[in-house]
Amino acid sequence: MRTNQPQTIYLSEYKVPAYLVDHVDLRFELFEDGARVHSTLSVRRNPESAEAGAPLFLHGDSLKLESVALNGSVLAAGDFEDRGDALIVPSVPEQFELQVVTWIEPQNNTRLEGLYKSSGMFCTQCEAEGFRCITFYPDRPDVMARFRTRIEADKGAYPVLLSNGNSVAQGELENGRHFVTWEDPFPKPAYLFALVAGDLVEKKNTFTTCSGRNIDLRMYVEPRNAQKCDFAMDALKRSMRWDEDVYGREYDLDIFMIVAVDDFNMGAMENKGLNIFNSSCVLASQDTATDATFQRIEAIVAHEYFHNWSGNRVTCRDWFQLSLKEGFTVFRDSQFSADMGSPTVKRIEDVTLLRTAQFAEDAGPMAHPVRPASYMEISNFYTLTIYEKGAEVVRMIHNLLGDELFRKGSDLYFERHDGQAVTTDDFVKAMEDASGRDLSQFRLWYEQAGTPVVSVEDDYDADKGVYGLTIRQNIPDTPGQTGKKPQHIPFAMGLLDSKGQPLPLNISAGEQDGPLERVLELTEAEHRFEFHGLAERPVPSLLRDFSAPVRVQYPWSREQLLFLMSHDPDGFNRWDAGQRLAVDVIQSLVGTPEQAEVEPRLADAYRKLLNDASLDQALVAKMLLLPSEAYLVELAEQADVPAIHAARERVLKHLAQELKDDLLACYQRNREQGDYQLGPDAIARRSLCNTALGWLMSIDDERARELALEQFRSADNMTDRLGALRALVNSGFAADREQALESFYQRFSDDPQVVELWFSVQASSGQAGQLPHILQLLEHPAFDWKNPNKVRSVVGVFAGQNLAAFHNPDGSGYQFLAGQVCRLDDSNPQIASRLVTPLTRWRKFAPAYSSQMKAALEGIRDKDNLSRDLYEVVHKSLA
Ligand code: 0A1
Ligand code: ZN
Repeated sequence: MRTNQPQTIYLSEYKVPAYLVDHVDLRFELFEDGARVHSTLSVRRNPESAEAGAPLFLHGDSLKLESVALNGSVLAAGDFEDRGDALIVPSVPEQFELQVVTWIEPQNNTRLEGLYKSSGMFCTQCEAEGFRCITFYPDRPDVMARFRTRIEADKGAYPVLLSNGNSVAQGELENGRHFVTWEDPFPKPAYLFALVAGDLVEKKNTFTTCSGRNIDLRMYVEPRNAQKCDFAMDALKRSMRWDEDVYGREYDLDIFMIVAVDDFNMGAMENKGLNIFNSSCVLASQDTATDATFQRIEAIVAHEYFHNWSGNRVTCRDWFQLSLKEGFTVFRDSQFSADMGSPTVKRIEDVTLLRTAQFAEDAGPMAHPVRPASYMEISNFYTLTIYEKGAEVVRMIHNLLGDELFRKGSDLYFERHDGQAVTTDDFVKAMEDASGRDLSQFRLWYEQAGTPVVSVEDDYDADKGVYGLTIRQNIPDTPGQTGKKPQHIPFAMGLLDSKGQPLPLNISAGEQDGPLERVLELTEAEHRFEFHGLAERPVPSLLRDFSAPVRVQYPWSREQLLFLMSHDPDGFNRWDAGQRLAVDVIQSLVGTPEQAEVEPRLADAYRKLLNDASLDQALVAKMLLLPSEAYLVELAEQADVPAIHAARERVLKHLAQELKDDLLACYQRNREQGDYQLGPDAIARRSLCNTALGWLMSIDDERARELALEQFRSADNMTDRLGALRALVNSGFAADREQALESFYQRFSDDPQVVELWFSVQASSGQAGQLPHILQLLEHPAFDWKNPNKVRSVVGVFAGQNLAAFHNPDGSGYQFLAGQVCRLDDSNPQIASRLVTPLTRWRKFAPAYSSQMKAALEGIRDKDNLSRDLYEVVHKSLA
């Protein structure tokens, strides 16, 4: 196990590597009881390093060293030090070959880092520091080498042998074994290395690039999944074309491979030419995947593919720069998804995630800048801040520069840094150089943690016809960072007259035909903007399209929100006005007696949405979703979750009661007729039906029950089937719930991805997902502690989505989670450390809850042999 008191690593202590590796030659002998790895490194002293004569330092983790040789001579025990976590050779020439042989045990690797086995196949995960679990190596992203990899294994059990690059040789060996050799012509850091060996079926396709090169596309999956590859393959082709069209990026190898594995800590991994995916993020069919799954698969396939340029051809100098590749690539995949569907809907989804989860992270004990200054365990920094806020930062640069200059900037970045390992600062510099814009203050977005609060006050002088906005920004303190400087915030806005018409934004008295929308650039702690020639007091539309990742404070009246909900020309802000109104209504009911009146205008507004066929139905489908409990908790000062849950339920039931007939009509109108389609209209229709059904079932409506049972029986796709199952599980019709769960399981018990959905529907249900039932799920034969997806779908979903049950006032939810986290820490620290997140937010909750959450965390802290991953998170959240 790892050390108990991990060291902190600081960005300020970065030093260039003392040695560089030009070439790596790997030979893997794969067996059932382990694997022997022969590695030959061509090493030379780094001319840029000041450390002349430094010892050679190679990282290692859980390796059994068999031999070390330097330039062909085996080293004696005194000539090197095997420290366990490192191999040190004190004296080496300027240039040399080092041969190292290690023995590893992939079959016992439950951490799923390095080389491990999943459903009988060998596979790897090397980001961030997994390569050191395979062999001794300078495992840091600024050491880039060319890799040649020979894999040897039993031919019957492992007919498919894959690694990065192009396959250059293959042949038979003795004892029924065979080998394949792969060569990757592009220098890469070790974290992009990959190997797969298994009995997999191959799905083939081709893509012709913009310059006319034919690329072989391959998917490798277990035979039972052969019918679930088409969607991902098509998504890959769409991504390849899009990256050529929008960023001018052409694919560079002759082959591109995707492999699906069941046991995987994250979503997927962008290994050069050989992307490895969590099965749940790549396999799909009409019968087994929901619309949300299809959309997620498309986005993740695109994300991993886009990394080929933003991450692989240009990579990170060190792990503090992680957002260089992740923020930029998330921005690119969100642009892609917007282009493939509805940009407004995509924006709503991204902002929902950001405001619910990233804002919470940025206000919690693990808050860190987009470019962190220190860490103990880098795996803990694959966060919403690095990914989602990082993407928002790139989006702001895009908005400040505009399409054309941004493209000039990205071209310059790729050209200038191709084949290099660079920093976020290099990225910003390329944007500055290409555009001529000064982004020096903007760089604070990378350095300062915390979500800026932008508060807006307005005034109107009827005599002069002048409307004024006073805008202030404040960035809250976060652990280790106080007294922050104002940031450069692009703040998009418009003004509407009382009929809902957009008004010209004249910022001087003489101006007449000002633009209808402006991006105000906030750079000071306080600004004042004046708009002239206004005959009446306008209604402001603020932070359009969520132009910056900030919290806006403005004293909206309910009238203004209702008005913006139906008139704002910015689709995102229409949705946002609806959310703000619903939040206001729910918040005002928290802790009030059962009979307190629910704002009647909310139901009126929703009725309008339900009945106006001229509206974009995809937007309506989003507008009808009430703010989640998690978001309401994020907004609360000292959250009392059961009270928030009760208030939200009251509003939901009130709306269901008031809108019964409209909901039924909406359901009937949108219920799918004819063939199943996966286009945006069909997705919106299914979403509307499932929302209507869910609302009606929340009041145990008998007609809805019949519709749900019928939909469950006759559905020809998983969105409808799961929508009906969810509605039944969340209703009071207990017998129907049991029957539906049983028949669903019987039908899909062979399909792990569907079983995960089945687990999560129960674990998230306020009706069915109480702790005793969760404990039963953990005993279910389909549950598997070694499989991260199963753990997430029960334990993660319970603690993250079933908030009222998790925050049971008796503290049982907290004790439960702490127990599972401790148990998992011994087998898979990365998963344990992610799963503990809900407890780390203990300061956010009312004292009766927070004290018990803290006690649960202290229990974890006192466990023996805490992993570095869990140590960092638990200690920082108790500090
Ligand atoms: N780079 C991958 C995600 C990833 C990160 C870390 C992992 O192990 C600790 C695995 C995958 C991506 O952004 O898709
Ligand atoms: Zn990524």
